[in-house]
Amino acid sequence: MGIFAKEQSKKVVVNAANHGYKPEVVTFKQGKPAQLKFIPSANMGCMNEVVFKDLGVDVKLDGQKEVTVEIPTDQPGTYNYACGMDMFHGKVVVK
Ligand SMILES: [Cu+2]
Repeated sequence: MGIFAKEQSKKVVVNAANHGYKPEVVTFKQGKPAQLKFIPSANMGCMNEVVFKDLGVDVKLDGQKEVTVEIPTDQPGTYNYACGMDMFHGKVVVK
Protein backbone atom coordinates (compact mmCIF):
# COMPACT_ATOMS: atom_id res chain seq x y z
CA MET A 1 0.00 0.00 0.00
CA GLY A 2 1.53 3.31 -1.05
CA ILE A 3 0.76 6.92 -0.37
CA PHE A 4 -1.57 6.90 -3.36
CA ALA A 5 -3.92 4.38 -1.79
CA LYS A 6 -7.33 5.98 -1.72
CA GLU A 7 -9.58 5.58 1.24
CA GLN A 8 -12.88 3.83 0.89
CA SER A 9 -15.93 4.77 2.85
CA LYS A 10 -19.39 3.23 2.89
CA LYS A 11 -22.54 3.89 4.84
CA VAL A 12 -24.97 1.60 6.63
CA VAL A 13 -28.29 2.95 7.87
CA VAL A 14 -29.38 1.56 11.22
CA ASN A 15 -33.12 1.25 11.68
CA ALA A 16 -34.69 -1.30 14.01
CA ALA A 17 -38.12 -0.62 12.48
CA ASN A 18 -36.85 -1.40 8.99
CA HIS A 19 -35.27 -4.84 9.36
CA GLY A 20 -31.97 -3.60 10.71
CA TYR A 21 -28.88 -2.71 8.71
CA LYS A 22 -29.20 -1.35 5.17
CA PRO A 23 -27.38 -2.58 3.20
CA GLU A 24 -26.79 -5.82 5.08
CA VAL A 25 -23.63 -6.60 3.12
CA VAL A 26 -20.90 -4.08 2.32
CA THR A 27 -17.84 -4.86 0.22
CA PHE A 28 -14.43 -3.18 0.33
CA LYS A 29 -11.37 -3.65 -1.84
CA GLN A 30 -8.35 -5.25 -0.25
CA GLY A 31 -5.39 -3.00 0.47
CA LYS A 32 -7.05 0.40 0.84
CA PRO A 33 -8.01 1.96 4.18
CA ALA A 34 -11.73 1.34 4.74
CA GLN A 35 -14.27 3.08 6.92
CA LEU A 36 -17.76 1.84 7.59
CA LYS A 37 -20.07 4.61 8.77
CA PHE A 38 -23.17 3.73 10.75
CA ILE A 39 -25.95 6.23 10.21
CA PRO A 40 -28.47 6.31 13.06
CA SER A 41 -32.21 6.73 12.63
CA ALA A 42 -35.15 7.55 14.87
CA ASN A 43 -35.75 3.83 15.51
CA MET A 44 -32.68 2.44 17.19
CA GLY A 45 -34.08 0.09 19.84
CA CYS A 46 -31.46 -2.47 20.80
CA MET A 47 -29.39 -1.41 17.79
CA ASN A 48 -27.84 1.28 19.94
CA GLU A 49 -24.80 -0.97 20.13
CA VAL A 50 -22.86 -2.60 17.30
CA VAL A 51 -20.48 -5.48 17.91
CA PHE A 52 -17.77 -6.85 15.60
CA LYS A 53 -16.67 -9.93 17.55
CA ASP A 54 -13.77 -10.74 15.20
CA LEU A 55 -12.40 -7.20 15.42
CA GLY A 56 -12.93 -6.71 19.13
CA VAL A 57 -15.09 -3.69 18.33
CA ASP A 58 -18.06 -2.80 20.50
CA VAL A 59 -19.41 0.72 19.95
CA LYS A 60 -22.44 2.66 21.08
CA LEU A 61 -24.81 4.39 18.70
CA ASP A 62 -26.61 7.18 20.46
CA GLY A 63 -29.15 7.72 17.68
CA GLN A 64 -27.70 11.15 16.90
CA LYS A 65 -24.16 10.97 15.60
CA GLU A 66 -22.83 8.70 12.90
CA VAL A 67 -20.17 6.28 14.10
CA THR A 68 -17.19 5.14 12.03
CA VAL A 69 -15.60 1.71 12.32
CA GLU A 70 -12.21 1.15 10.69
CA ILE A 71 -12.14 -2.11 8.74
CA PRO A 72 -8.78 -3.84 8.25
CA THR A 73 -8.15 -4.55 4.56
CA ASP A 74 -4.65 -6.04 4.63
CA GLN A 75 -6.11 -9.42 3.73
CA PRO A 76 -9.35 -10.72 2.24
CA GLY A 77 -11.99 -11.78 4.70
CA THR A 78 -15.49 -11.48 6.06
CA TYR A 79 -16.40 -9.63 9.24
CA ASN A 80 -19.82 -10.23 10.72
CA TYR A 81 -21.39 -7.75 13.07
CA ALA A 82 -24.55 -7.60 15.11
CA CYS A 83 -26.55 -5.50 17.51
CA GLY A 84 -25.84 -5.85 21.21
CA MET A 85 -28.43 -8.64 21.50
CA ASP A 86 -27.06 -10.55 18.48
CA MET A 87 -30.46 -10.16 16.83
CA PHE A 88 -29.81 -7.98 13.78
CA HIS A 89 -26.84 -8.90 11.61
CA GLY A 90 -24.67 -7.35 8.93
CA LYS A 91 -21.55 -8.33 7.07
CA VAL A 92 -18.43 -6.66 5.71
CA VAL A 93 -16.53 -8.42 2.92
CA VAL A 94 -12.95 -7.51 1.97
CA LYS A 95 -11.79 -8.88 -1.36
CU1 LIG B 1 -30.96 -6.35 18.85
